[in-house]
Amino acid sequence: MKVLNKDELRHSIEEYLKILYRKEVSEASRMQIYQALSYSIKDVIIDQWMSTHRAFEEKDVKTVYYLSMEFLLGRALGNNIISLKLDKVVNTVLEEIGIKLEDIEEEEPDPALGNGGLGRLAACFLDSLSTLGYAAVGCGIRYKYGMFKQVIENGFQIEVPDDWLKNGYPFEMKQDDLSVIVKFGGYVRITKDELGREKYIQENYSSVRAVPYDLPIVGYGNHIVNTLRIWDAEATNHFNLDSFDKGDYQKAVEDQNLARSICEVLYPNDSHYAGKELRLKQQYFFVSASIQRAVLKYMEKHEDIHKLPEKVVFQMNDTHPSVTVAELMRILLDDYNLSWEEAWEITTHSCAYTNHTIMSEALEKWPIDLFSKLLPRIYQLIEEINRRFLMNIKVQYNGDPNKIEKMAIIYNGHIRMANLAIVGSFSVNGVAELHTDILKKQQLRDFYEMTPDKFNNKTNGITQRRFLLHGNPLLSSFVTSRIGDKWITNLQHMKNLEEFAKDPKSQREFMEIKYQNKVRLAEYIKLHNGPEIDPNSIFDVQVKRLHEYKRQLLNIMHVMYLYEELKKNPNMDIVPRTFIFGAKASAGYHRAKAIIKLINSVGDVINNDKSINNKIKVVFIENYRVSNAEMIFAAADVSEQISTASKEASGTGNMKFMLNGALTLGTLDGANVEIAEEVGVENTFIFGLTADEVIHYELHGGYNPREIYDHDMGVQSIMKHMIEGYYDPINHDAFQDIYNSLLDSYQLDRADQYFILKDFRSYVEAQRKVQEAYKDKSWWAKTAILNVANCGKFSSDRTIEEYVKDIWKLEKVTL
Ligand code: 26W
Repeated sequence: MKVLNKDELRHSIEEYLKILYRKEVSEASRMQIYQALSYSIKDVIIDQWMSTHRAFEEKDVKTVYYLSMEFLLGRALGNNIISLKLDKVVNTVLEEIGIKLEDIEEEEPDPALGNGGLGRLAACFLDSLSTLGYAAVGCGIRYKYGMFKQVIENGFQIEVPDDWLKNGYPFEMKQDDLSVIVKFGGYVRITKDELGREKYIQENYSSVRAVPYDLPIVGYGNHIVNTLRIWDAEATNHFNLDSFDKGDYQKAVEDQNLARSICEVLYPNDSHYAGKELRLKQQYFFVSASIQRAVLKYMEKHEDIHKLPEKVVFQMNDTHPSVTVAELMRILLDDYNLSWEEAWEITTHSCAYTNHTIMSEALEKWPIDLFSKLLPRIYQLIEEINRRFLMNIKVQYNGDPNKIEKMAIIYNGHIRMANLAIVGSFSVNGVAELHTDILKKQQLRDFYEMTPDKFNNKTNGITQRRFLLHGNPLLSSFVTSRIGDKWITNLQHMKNLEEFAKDPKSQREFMEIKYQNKVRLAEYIKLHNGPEIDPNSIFDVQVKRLHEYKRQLLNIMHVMYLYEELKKNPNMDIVPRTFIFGAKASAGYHRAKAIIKLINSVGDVINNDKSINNKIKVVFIENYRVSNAEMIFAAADVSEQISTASKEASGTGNMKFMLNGALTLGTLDGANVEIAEEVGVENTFIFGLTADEVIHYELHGGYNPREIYDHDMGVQSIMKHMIEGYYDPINHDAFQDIYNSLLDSYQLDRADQYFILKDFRSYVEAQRKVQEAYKDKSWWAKTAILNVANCGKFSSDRTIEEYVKDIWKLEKVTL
């Protein structure tokens, strides 16, 4: 196996610079050194990758296929270097060359093949699977354009395409020989085979060739490398005069266009189902390719297709890949000639489904006509799955129309993908305890009553390798100097840090590290069009996708409130604070974009008001993404997790903040509940309605925000200022809709449906407590250290071990 020493690495970099660019080290640009270094690192990975696969095959271990439309990887180079434990060697060589690794890392495009939580979770899971030694294949799409780059112009978000592949991506490997054909459209002809059995043949279809690109997922220090396989589409038959002659000209052009369009761009929406045909094409494309490959691979080494579930499990990341159920049925029925019962037995023992949201507007449902035209054979199969399922309901519930209304897969002209996923899976899980409880009691209640054993919880987690070891080197060394380095692969070891929480020297050192990380972030902000900020102020941070339920609006309204109090009373006792935001809004989500504009407008006024003496500042960090997130978590004092209780399935940013010693200011929502449990509620700042209270209001038509508006002069004043141009004399029209949403009901949306005014005072009070607490530096340092010490549960390693034990049943491999 290849291991690099200093001289070999230097030599390798020189060789690659020569081969790729005809340059010597002294003439090479940073970009070129990044490429040469990455190829050198990839060479080390390849050997481990091959030996991992050999070991998996020899041991014939079971494999999890993690099917996800999104993998939000973040940069690979730095992480791979750490996982291979090559950091010392690399740093020495780069020092000789006279360049810093951080600067080289900056050259890597951030592969942003995902939106937010769901995509980043998939990336953390792959990291943990490799580090723990389990056989896994991530299956996704090689989008040509990932998540858009956000530019802020005049306070407004502008979306710029993210051309991440333009310089080539050194870590990917095209695997032409593993490509498969995926068929769309046409019709199904029914005939009989020689044994008189019915055969279903798709005819007159369009097709594309799915070509896999493999990315290595390197385990930490264990020589295990798993694969993330992302599929690209190519035209099947390069169109030529031949097809023109045959009259297939039109079809050939169509096939080409189909191939060109499928993988073009990631849908930058993670809250609202839009029903776009192209998205369904993307879904079927990557699912069909992945399942076909998985079955072929299984059959290479096994004879009996019936035993597929012993060696293969398909985990569906939300409903986006839920056509998996029907595609596997298609392969088993049409290609392997199994009976329905045999095929269903295999399918329902291989598929499992994770739910990531209770927001009803995110539930995917496809109109029958659109679906059946695009996927005629798959539609037939879903109809049959539905027919048989409804028969079961009729038997079990005496044909109760209520049950059918709630549980049917096909209903009201639509195919409900969550219902398909649940019916076709042996496991259905939520992503935090509270979320799973709500699924059982509300959203999926009927399914839970019918098949309670399917349901289970898997509280999310995050990888400490990226979000502490790589993102926060100072705190990593601090931790390791005190408790050793076992936390890197077993985060429960952090508990040993508890004994240092009260130690004054550790407290001072911790606060000094936090300060250094705040300086680093302040420099980044200055460099990226932001204002000057004071690293001695409290860094109060909310970074996540922009959505009304996440309530960035509540945060900025508190800032407005604080500012107005300060204007009224310039001698007010206040600890200097920097309110930091980072968030992308879906391109078509107008209210979310207006909230971004509001944050920036409020920031402009406050940051330029000399009279308040820099006591508060507001920063909107442009283009929030994985690479700058690592730096932001490291610098945070306060972690804003303020979603309307019951709406945030889990949250994972909350865990990244905790790992970096920020204190949680949050509602009892998602995994916040478990964070408070682990660290002790007295070491968090919890406020607001509980999930039960929110659900109760919702079931009884909401509440009346006008009452609050009429009686709370603080609220009334900021809301008036919002629309009267106080924060933006030119563009305040944009804020009228926000104002209206808080006070008026519109169509199906209740007034203030996210309970912002209802929770406002409770939030103000919690914020006041934050400031009081920060005055006691020793308490703060102790509590921050306690947060780090008690984050063990929130490692994705723990999450993956639970998936393995309860759902996937994989064997651990050591090399
Ligand atoms: C159809 C459009 C669409 C696209 C993506 C709807 C919904 C999604 C995702 C399910 C949204 C998402 O990312 N959910 C987040 O998943 C995280 C990982 O489990 C959780 O931590 C977050 O709470 C949840 O919002």
